[in-house]
Amino acid sequence: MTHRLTPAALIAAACMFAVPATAQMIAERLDEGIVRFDASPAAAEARRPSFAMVRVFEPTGKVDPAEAGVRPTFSQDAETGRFVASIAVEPGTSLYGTGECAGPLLRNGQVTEAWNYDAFGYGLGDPNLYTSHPWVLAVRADGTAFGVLADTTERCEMDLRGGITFRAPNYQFPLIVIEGDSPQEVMIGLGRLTGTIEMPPKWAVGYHQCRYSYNPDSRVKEVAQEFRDRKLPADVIWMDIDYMDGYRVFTFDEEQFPDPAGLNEWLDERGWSNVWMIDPGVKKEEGYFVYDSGTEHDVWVKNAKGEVYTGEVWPGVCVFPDYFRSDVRQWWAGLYKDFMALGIDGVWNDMNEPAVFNVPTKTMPEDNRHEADPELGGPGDHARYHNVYGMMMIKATREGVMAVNPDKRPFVLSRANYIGGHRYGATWTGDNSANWPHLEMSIPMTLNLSLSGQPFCGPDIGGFAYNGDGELFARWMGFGALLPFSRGHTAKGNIDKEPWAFGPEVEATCRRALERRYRLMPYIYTQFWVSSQTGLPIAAPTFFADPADPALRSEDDSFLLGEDLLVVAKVTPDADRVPVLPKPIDGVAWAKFDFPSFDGGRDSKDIHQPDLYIKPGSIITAAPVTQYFGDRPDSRDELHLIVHLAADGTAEGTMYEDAGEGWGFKDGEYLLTTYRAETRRDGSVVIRVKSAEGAMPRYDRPVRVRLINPGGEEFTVWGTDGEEIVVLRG
Ligand code: MIG
Repeated sequence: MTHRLTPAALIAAACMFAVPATAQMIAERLDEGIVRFDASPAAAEARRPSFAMVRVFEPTGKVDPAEAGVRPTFSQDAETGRFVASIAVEPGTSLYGTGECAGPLLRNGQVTEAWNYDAFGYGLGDPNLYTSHPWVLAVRADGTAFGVLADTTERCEMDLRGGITFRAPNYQFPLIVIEGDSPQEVMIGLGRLTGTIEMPPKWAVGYHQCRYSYNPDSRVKEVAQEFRDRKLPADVIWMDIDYMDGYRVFTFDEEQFPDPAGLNEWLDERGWSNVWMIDPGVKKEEGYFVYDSGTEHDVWVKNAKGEVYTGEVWPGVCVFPDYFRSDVRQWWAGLYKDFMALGIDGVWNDMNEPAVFNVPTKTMPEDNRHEADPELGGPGDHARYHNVYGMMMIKATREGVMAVNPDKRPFVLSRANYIGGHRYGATWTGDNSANWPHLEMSIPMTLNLSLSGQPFCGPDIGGFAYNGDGELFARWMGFGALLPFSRGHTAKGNIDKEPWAFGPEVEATCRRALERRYRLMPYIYTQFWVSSQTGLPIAAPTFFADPADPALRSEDDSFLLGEDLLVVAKVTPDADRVPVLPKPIDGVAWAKFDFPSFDGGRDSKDIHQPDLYIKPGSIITAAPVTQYFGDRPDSRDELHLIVHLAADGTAEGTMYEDAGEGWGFKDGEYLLTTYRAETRRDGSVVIRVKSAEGAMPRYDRPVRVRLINPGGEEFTVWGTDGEEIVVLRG
């Protein structure tokens, strides 16, 4: 099955598949609402292990394909030999997902390709970027939904020009269908199938500041100190490749970074966490410890002739670990021992498509060999394993990081990934550009990645390539500060792009934006927890509020954080687009709210801030502004409840709290509180704890209730957490 077919065989195969495919098709239930289709008994027999799935699913029963609500047809393309699986869709069906794609939220009519690619300078409509998610989410006119996964790691085309068609070579792949009454249910199904994110350390939910590169170490300190002096909330500062000695991974430039442990300690004392980059390409150089030890363990990827493959990347001629072997992953993980011991908090794995310079394909030859372990599918060529190279790298990285710091939650960011790879790391949308189309695209890109099972993601805020101007930067930071992964970054040679680099007005906008993220931290952190429990996205498209409303299906200037908070960004220079909002619920509209600005007045007066709306019937938790995780006063000292009553006078909201670090929460060290507001006969509103779960004690803290009164003044009242709080209105 793994060989490319000769033209004669292709024609024979095409004829063979002219037989009605359902006759041979096998359908098995893997889990509630999840069915796997194989083209034939032979295909089922030759099925490869799945990289997407979180575990091996033993089928719980057979399904009659003819009875299945959604079923594919399998065929083979006579011209190319590619295997084809198609699903027809009813008119009015909206298609999403297909992973990381440069373009609008709605994917109908688009052709995307799953083939990890170093896409520097990418633009609208480029077929393939850095990650692969051969997955489509389909939402029918009535709001019911299904998702389809082409369970192949081969280069896979996703053609949405008429229904859903996957085409991929070399392997008769199965198709997995997840059905649900809503898109949310499908995402929960995808979470069961592919796993969910692990809770990140809370610092990683803060704002990240990056550039290519902050060097030498004095510059890192300078930037970090500026943030603190200017009271710009931020948690993480990043060390891009220039900290290394000649781009040799796991080394440090002696002049520019003579004392990484000291630097990390200095940062730590000021409330900063740090992330350092590691690439897969290892400089081929005798005497360099990583190369020598890798050679000794025979870890490198080989070419078709069985020789060690070399390709050029940053350090010059490089060799590449074969992460498909468990012993190689162990070796790689072991390299993190001394590295992490320097006080390193998080790891950034870049260039892991893998990117290779000076070759037209920008990656390894497809006939390179990987000596994959049997449980991963056994030895195979690079064509087969290309899309999962980065995923296996970050799996190994994560294991290495966890072995050194078993009591800490790992944070790994990866540029390449594959569906299911959210189990090992977060991803960002790679080398975007500092212009308005890229600013605009960054929301739907984040959303489609999220709808493809990668909830911890976001763009380079401000744009990576080119400079852009202050207005663009301010606008981008306005909503970027509310995306799940929130990081400013820019390329080498560009102007400074820290929040203060464009003058006091832009800095003020950035401060307001970052203050919003930190005020909303109790709510945002809760959404990470919800995602880790269910597989639901952290940032979801606005249509999740009402999947049957056709008007919301292509709304991609806005996004939901969780279920209750809608963020409506202004993505054109003139901020002149009229957003479509979810319809009122029983006559009650989603209500606009804002926060105080640090310099007086309200932060919504700042044109660059997105509009915030709260759903009728919900309670959003917030807190005082903090400068970083661990700074006081924070939600431990003071809690804010933003309440918007439904038509029946009630509202509810749930908050998850834990230590923000470590694994105590797995042993019950957390507090999950549901607050409920009810309106009494006299019109007063009483707010109390409806239910609480977990062994973490409730903080003794004041609670400030903000009862949003659409179109009027809001009512504010103070109380104590855990006790009844009454708001007297009028
Ligand atoms: O080829 O490490 O996407 O974020 O700053 C450039 C330098 C290599 C690409 C990443 C970018 C990073 C840069 N890297």
